[in-house]
Order: sequence, then C-alpha cells, then structure tokens
Amino acid sequence: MMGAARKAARNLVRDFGEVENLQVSMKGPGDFVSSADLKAEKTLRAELKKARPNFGFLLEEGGIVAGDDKSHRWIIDPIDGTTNFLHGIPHFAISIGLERDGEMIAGIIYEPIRDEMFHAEKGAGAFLNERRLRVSARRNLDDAVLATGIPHRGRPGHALFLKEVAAVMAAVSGVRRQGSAALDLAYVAAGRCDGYWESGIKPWDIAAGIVLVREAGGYVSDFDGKGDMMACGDIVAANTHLHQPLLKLLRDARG
Ligand code: LIP
Repeated sequence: MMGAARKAARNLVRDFGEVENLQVSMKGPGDFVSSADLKAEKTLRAELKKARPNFGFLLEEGGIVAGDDKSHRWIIDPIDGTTNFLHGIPHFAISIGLERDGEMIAGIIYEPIRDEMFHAEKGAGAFLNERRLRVSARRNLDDAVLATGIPHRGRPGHALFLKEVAAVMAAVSGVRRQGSAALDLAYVAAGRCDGYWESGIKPWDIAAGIVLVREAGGYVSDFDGKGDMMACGDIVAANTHLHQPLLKLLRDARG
C-alpha cells in the first residue's frame, strides 16, 4: 500500500506543480476530475493488483471493480482534497483503505508535499512514518480544536451544517476546514485535531482514516453513535473523552 502510494505520488507532486496546465473536465458543481486524479488512480490500481491480483476495488473515479476474492477490496481516493489540489493549496493526500468482509482492517494516508505517511493496521497500531500515534488527551470541548467539512455549491445540507457549526464554535477553542477528510482523520489520530465531523462524505474519503483513528485509541461513529459511516456518509471522530460530548452537541444542534 505504501509503495503504491509513493509511486503514484511522484507524478502527483509534479502535476501539482503544473496545476494550471491540467486538463480538467467538470464532474459536477464544485467537483472536478483532474488528469492527475485519473493518472494517480490508474497507478494505484495497477500496483495493488500486482500485489493482490484477486482483490476487488472501490475507486472514486473508476467505481466498483469486482475481484475473484469476494472478502477483500481496496477502497481508494487518489487525491483526497481535489479542490485544494486544483487551487494550488498544498493540503491533499492519497488514501488507500483495505476492507475484509465489510470491516476496515488497514489504511494508509500519504500527504506527499510534507512526505507524511500515516498508516495503520487493525491490532498493530497507528503510525506517522515511524512514529507511533495516539489521539489527543484533551478532556474538555472548551480546549478542543475540531476539523470539519463545509458543504459547498451544489452539495446538500447547508442549513443543517449552519446549526451544527453554530453550536460547536460556541463550545470549542477552534474549528478548522482543511479540505481533506482523510487528512482530517489522520490529524485526529495524530492528536493534531481533537475531533472531526462531516456529513455527506464518501466511503473513499474516510475508509483509511477510520482505521487510523481507531488504532490511535480514538472513536469513530455516525451521528447515532453507530458504525454505519461508510453507508450513511456521516462521521464523528474524536478522542475517548470528547467523542460522546461532541456527539451530544451535534445531535442537540441537529434537533
Ligand atoms: C473531499 C473531502 C472533503 C469534503 C469535500 C470533498 P475529494 O473529497 O475530503 O472533506 O468536504 O467536499 O468531498 O472530493 O477531494 O476527494
């Protein structure tokens, strides 16, 4: 997984430097498909197929690709933070999750500009490069800095988000909208953010980050506190002390 990400990142970093020359085709309001995205996904798919020929894929651009091995599939976002990438904002990542029988068991999130490889495997811990990761130890929302995603033009949920962020910003030390769900989850695992929430998110945005947060000692759920994030597209991730208070704050705000 790490080798595939590093190989795809070589072209990605070059393309990032030439972002204005990228051929871009509109995939929907506020959402772009870049040639870099498609090239990266092609490299990732080829490398992972070499390593595990029978695994299936769920790809942001390529969709579902069934494998002979019905238990395992790769869940891939070749550029999480596509809008940042196309605007020349150096905050994006390659995200690869591995699912076994419906459960996420491994994930890597590679941020090539800073060369930060976040990785985790179920039962083996979470790491940033060689350093072991633990979620933050903050016990009170008052002291917390939380990450989130803000729905933009053409995305639903504007009114609901405004209720959520009104409640959260009145209760915490800071809210950050960084533009990459995968890196938001990696930052929770690394203790850089104390929590993260977002609605309307895609499985490939969060598949790897779910493993990272859990292996770093944090909690991940949907708004009901259950584990349905990949299906419903709602996610709340935080350290052990803040997950329940954040869930309650959001549930009360959403009514
Ligand atoms: C992005 C997510 C981000 C969300 C954006 C977009 P993409 O993924 O990582 O958190 O708010 O709307 O979905 O499209 O860059 O892979």
